[in-house]
Amino acid sequence: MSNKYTFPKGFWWGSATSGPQSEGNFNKPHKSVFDYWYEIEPEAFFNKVGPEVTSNFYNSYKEDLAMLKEIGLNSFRTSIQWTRLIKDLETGEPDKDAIRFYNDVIDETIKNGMVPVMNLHHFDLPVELYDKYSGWESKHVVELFVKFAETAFKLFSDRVKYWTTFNEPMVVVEGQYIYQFHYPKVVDGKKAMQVLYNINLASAKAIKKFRELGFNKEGGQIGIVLNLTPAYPRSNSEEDLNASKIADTIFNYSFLDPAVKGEFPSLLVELLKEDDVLWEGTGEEIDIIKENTIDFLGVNYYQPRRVMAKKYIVEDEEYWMPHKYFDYYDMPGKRMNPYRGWEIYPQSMYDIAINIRDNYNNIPWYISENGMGVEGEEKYRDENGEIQDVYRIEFFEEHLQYLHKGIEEGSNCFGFHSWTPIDCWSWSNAYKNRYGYIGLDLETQTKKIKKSGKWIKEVSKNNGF
Ligand code: IFM
Repeated sequence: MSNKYTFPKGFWWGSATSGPQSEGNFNKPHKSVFDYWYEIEPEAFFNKVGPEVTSNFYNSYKEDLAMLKEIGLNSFRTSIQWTRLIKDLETGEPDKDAIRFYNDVIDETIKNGMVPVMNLHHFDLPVELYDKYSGWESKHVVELFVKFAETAFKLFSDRVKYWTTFNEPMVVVEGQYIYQFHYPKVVDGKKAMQVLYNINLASAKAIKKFRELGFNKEGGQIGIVLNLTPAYPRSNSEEDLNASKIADTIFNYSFLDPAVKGEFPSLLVELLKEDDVLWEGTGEEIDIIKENTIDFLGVNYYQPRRVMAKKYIVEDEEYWMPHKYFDYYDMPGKRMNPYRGWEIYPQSMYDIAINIRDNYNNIPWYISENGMGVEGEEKYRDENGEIQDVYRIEFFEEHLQYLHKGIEEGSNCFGFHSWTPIDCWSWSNAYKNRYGYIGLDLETQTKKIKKSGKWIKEVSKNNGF
């Protein structure tokens, strides 16, 4: 049967996870903010399941990667944990066992026919750096991140040709400094904006280091993974349109513009200045951001952001909050994933593709995460023990159709990675919602391919569906 939707030659059909969500804490020299948070507040995690074992990838990576090959994936992203790779956080000296582990993971990935994509920061700041220096609020931590990145580049760039500096940096800003869903759950808009700036700077400095070391000349490319949540206004009134423009600027363009164009959106700078929450930065740092933009972009897309003009102006909130400028709009009739509480809106795939084509130099990009988290998938197991996750297949097909349309119209997208290959640990949601092509029995750590795993194998083989 021929495809209705065929994707460009060499398209990446892959999947993504991260170190802290899949490896387990075995042999790590340091604790991340999440390891620490679980220690002091286990009840904050669904069913009190913490990050100690997760999906046991540290011990089972060989079998796991063989399963990824079995379901036809040609590329795979994970992250190198700062808390694992680096023994001495001040000098960037690596840990011996971590070198062995990541070398093996990279070699096995390649051996199984997959392009390895390595990310450096996936929410997992070493907690010592928070305690000593206030984490991403500090420029010293920016320097320490660059040392970590340098160590990783030197050790693995002979085989890793695709690097990303950060995964969803906006989530660090929102979760740790605005909306309190990640430790240390600070509420402080001024600090949040400093963190936003510092992470942009850290990314640019790591990119600079990568190029100074010459890894670009060896065919290496470096990018960033951003969670884009396109803002849609309630109506076309000037007020609603303005609300959505500001929401886009704060949540999407505050990382996208510096990463691709080398500068912060002028609207963002104006608003923050006016509100007296602009970051502290130097001209030299702004030049580094300007000169060290990304080679490629990863886009995590899960949900849109529906907004409308603010109903009531609140003047004297204690802290600056982004939603000073808009209200969330509960659109009647929107489709929801009830488990995750996220709207399902596949059309955004097309909108993102066209936005990148028209406003971001049509930079090479890929979908670095897209997926559907579902609770209680056990009830969909058939008599042969296979989880019949047809809802996930439908979800992916709908999203891919819109992505395909964007590509047909000239957007430079080179791949699609789902979240995630094997059910993994999801921060405070732990194992509540499952996303994998491969299911995990947490008690026995057995892994079994779901119906969607067989589906992606066919899609990858046919380069479409
Ligand atoms: O688990 C997360 C991942 O770490 C980042 N993107 C969204 C996923 C699902 O919530």
